[in-house]
Amino acid sequence: MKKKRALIFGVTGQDGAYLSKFLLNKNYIVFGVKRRSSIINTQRIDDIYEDINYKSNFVLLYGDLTDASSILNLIKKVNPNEIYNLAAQSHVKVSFEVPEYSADVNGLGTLRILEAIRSLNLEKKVKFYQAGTSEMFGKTKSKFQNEKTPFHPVSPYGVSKCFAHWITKNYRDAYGIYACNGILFNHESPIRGETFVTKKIIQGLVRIKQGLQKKLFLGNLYSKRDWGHARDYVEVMWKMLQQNKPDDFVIGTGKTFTIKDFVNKAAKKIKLDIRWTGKGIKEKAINIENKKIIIECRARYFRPLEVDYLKSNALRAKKILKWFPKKSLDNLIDEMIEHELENNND
Ligand code: NAP
Ligand code: F7E
Repeated sequence: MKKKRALIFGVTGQDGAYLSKFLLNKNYIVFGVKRRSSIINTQRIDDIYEDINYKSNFVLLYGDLTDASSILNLIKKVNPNEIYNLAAQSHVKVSFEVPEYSADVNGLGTLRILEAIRSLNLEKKVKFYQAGTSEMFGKTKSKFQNEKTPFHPVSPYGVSKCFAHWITKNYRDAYGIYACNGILFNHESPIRGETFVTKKIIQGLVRIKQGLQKKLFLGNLYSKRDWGHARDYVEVMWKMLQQNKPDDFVIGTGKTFTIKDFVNKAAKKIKLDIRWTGKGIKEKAINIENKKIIIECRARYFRPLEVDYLKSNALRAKKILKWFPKKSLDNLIDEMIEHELENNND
């Protein structure tokens, strides 16, 4: 049987790396799009590239979501069965600093892919996955969020992803493209970017325990997030593209924890005995063993507007896609700590 061809925008990111491996193991030929960078940025996929079992099935190509011609040429050249748009300026805080760029990549970038599909008359040939986000719910009043919960984004990132969501739905309805929006809640892993809070906490606490770092500086400790494992979440991206008809799905664990809960869980596992003291920006954590302050809050890590509370209801995905998250938050933290310990012992 002829192998399916998948084109992944954002292949060098966390999800791009997990999805590539997942699809290669399903016998796909994977074409990954990386953008030009001044230093090598393929660390997350180097093991795939070097793996002799994958080699001829894993192809890296240059492209950029801000460049419509590169997108068109790539799709023409690859002639994919499935396109996964995982590329984004994905940092919420940074989106307040580069709002126009975030809108260009995340919003217009998605439109550029859809337009390329249309210009090449591939509407009935190619399936499209759009990486949507719980950040679109923003200042939500709902106790849990599902496909019916209204969007109320509160960052340039969230707003740009709402545009991408609606334009994907628009091209599905107007032109009959098999296009799906995944509305994914936070998902993390050992290869999570270092400026996202879970990775920053694990990396910081492990290094403090090992005497390699003195303090960890954080922002808002009281926002609540629904954290899952990226490996579980890439599987469901693929599942969405294997149905009889395209649809949008909320994906999450249904459990929510504060940043402080995450710190407490991680510290306990790393065997750092901590005590919290102070309030607001002055809140800090002290290492009980040596009485040293190891966590402090800094204003620079707070956002102009915050998404305070996220908790998913992924019942539809469970029912229709038969998707269930396999990893708990404790499993996730254990894996992230193990990875950090291995890394620091190299
Ligand atoms: P990530 O690690 O930040 O990866 C983003 C990818 O997009 C990287 O490969 C990056 O390339 C690429 N990229 C950025 N700007 C680009 C441009 N102009 N042209 C082409 N590629 C570009 O993000 P992730 O955590 O894997 O998330 C994947 C997608 O899901 C993103 O769209 C994100 O917004 C969305 N999402 C993530 C989560 C989550 O919790 N992880 C939840 C919901 C939705 P470089 O490596 O060169 O920077
Ligand atoms: O922040 C708080 C911060 O940056 C989580 C992206 O993948 O998930 C991610 O967006 C929370 C926020 O993720 C620090 O204020 C405290 O309340 O890890 P984060 P995010 O903003 O939820 C969604 C679903 C996406 O789609 C995004 O692409 O943690 N927080 N102190 C901090 N956050 C950071 N980054 N750094 C801190 O020092």
